[in-house]
Amino acid sequence: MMSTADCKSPLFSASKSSLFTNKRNEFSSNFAEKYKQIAGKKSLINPNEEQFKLWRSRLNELIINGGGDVLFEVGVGDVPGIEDPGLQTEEYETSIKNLKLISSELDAHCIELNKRKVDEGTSGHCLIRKRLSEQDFLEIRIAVVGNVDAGKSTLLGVLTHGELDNGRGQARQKLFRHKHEMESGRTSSVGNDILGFDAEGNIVNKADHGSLDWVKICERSTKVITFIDLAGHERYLKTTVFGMTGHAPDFGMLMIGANSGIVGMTKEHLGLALALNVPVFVVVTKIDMCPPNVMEETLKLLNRMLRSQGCRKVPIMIKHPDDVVIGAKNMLCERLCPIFLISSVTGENLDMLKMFLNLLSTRISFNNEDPAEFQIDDIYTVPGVGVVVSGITLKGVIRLNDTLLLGPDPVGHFMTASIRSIHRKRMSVKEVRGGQTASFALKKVKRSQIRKGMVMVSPSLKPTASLEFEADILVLHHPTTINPRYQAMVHCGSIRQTAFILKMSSRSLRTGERAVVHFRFIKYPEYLKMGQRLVFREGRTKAVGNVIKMIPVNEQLGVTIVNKSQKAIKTLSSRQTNSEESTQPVEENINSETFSNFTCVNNDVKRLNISSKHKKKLPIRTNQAKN
Ligand SMILES: Nc1nc2c(ncn2[C@@H]2O[C@H](COP(=O)(O)OP(=O)(O)OP(=O)(O)O)[C@@H](O)[C@H]2O)c(=O)[nH]1
Ligand SMILES: [Mg+2]
Repeated sequence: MMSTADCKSPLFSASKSSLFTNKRNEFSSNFAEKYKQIAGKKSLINPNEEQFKLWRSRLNELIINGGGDVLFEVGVGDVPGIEDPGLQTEEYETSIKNLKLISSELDAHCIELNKRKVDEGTSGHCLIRKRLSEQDFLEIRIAVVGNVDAGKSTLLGVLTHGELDNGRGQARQKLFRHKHEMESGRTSSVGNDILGFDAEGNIVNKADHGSLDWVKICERSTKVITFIDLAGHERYLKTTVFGMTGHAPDFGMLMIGANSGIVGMTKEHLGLALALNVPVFVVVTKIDMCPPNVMEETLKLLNRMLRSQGCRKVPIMIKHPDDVVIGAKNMLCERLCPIFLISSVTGENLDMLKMFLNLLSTRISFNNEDPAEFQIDDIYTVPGVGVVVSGITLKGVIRLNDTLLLGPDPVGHFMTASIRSIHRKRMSVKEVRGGQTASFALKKVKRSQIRKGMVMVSPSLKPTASLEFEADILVLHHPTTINPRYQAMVHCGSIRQTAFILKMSSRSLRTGERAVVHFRFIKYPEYLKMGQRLVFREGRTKAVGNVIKMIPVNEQLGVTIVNKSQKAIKTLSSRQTNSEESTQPVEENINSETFSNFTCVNNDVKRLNISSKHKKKLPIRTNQAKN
């Protein structure tokens, strides 16, 4: 059980500054100027022509900024403190009617969610959702974390397949990707499951003989929730961290078994989500088998943990559909933390969780005009198709037959790659936009040329690769001190590679301390971006930070890189350098630790070569690409 001291753990003291822009905030600051005429709570009752036009433009903006849908409150007005909320019943009904009319003009669907009595009458919420073509849908990614056996896979099985669990692991069976997972019941990889909602908010998932047809779900859906099912066991922490960093979740769903409480990796996973600025909501499950006194204790500790110094969340217990609306509306502010109490066996309160999932909207804003950027998180070989890469479109639009730069390779170069076909959630599409996951079949690219962590970007970006970089680091936890030469795993987007510290702005780093740290990857240069969030970890040691300087390989003098394919050492030369170490001659530059690292690379290469020989004998992995 957790103590108060644990709550103050620096694990939770991550910076809250979001890397993502929340366009809704931008909107509210511009609102006063542009939409003065429709700011009052009564402006929807009988709008004149000009007001009607303003309403249309305003709603359109809200829908675009919300990524396709928006939660709208009727009867409150937009200038806080000036008017008391509430309209007379007739005024309220007329406002709703007009809102529906404006929505339909924008080709959007408007559903009334709730109505409540306030001092001055009635106010209520509506969900306005853009109708999209059969090929298009909104996408929200939710990372599901929590301790081993908390009930994560079970809940996802219940939500996506529509059948309750038997309490002995029945519902989770459909989700496992590997035979050993089915046998042990333990998730070890990054699982993907989808839950589709139509424009009216109904779930469209229908299991056919126990399996889901993703294409049908996507065709019927206006919004698709992708659950990233992660492993709770400490042994798979590296994979879980990859799921959180590489799959760019919009939200984190922290699951807690009511009977076991806040144990094991619960705090670790919550700390990770906070460190990555991912807004979290909590689902306490197994309430069917939990005695009231244990339940009370679990909730007491949960509240204490969420309110603690490092976490600084405002927990809200979801007991009524009105709470769901408030919870969903405020999720984007990162402070509020809704708590659901559910059972996957009896189905208690699952309706409220489903309603909440339907109301969540993306927190990341994208601009289609940006040059395309795609990060690779998995690679497949599909018979008859060839090499397929899956991942997330971070920016811009990627279309069929586009030619992008794929890299970096072991020497930091990028090669051209053309898009032969595109799949979104196994559905063939012609283009994908920023924020959407996708799989691309590539022309004339070999499997051996690609690795996880690579990117495909528009040639206009002139991408460079960095073997060394600087980051502003905060140590969340370390038993002693971190000094130069310390090495650990860097997780940054879908990059997952060991790096060691060359130098830092302070002599050493302890738990809770900050410094500018100069890192060097031990194997390959990577494609990094300014401000990118990273996690630096080894066992329970954890640090988080942002990339503040990249040192492209072609700017480095005398940096040695092992070329995997040639097993040879290649020296890159250049005129410029930014680091003390890299100005030294090559031999001096490689200290014993570096040398052992590079030896390790060679061993890896040998191992890789051996395994690739073996691979030919093994059956090709033909499971469908997850997107
Ligand atoms: N009674 C009851 N049992 C549940 C409930 N939810 C899950 N279980 C059981 O709890 C056990 C563990 O569930 P899992 O879904 O495998 O847990 P997990 O969090 O995915 O575990 P890892 O993948 O190993 O991290 C299974 O036997 C489920 O049947 C619930 O609401 N009530
Ligand atoms: Mg699981």
